[in-house]
Amino acid sequence: MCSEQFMYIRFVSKIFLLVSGYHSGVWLGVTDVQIENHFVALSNGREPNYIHWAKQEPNNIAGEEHCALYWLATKAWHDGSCSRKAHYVCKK
Ligand SMILES: [Ca+2]
Repeated sequence: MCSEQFMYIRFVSKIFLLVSGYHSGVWLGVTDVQIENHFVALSNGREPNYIHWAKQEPNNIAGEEHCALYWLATKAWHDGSCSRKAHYVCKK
């Protein structure tokens, strides 16, 4: 189920970015806010079966990056500040 979730997120993120023209990042619903560098899905608290971090990510810059985003520029995941404004993907 988790694998399906992340395959879906990867697929929808690509479509979403193409359709909307949005050129920054999209929240993935994955965080390490409870245990540093232990990323889990907000939906179920489990480690994702699929990950695709950009080179040198997650890097937790300034000790404030605890939420994962799909970043268009690198086409990979980055950790960022959870207070950053970004789009997100929902499954109906
Ligand atoms: Ca980062």
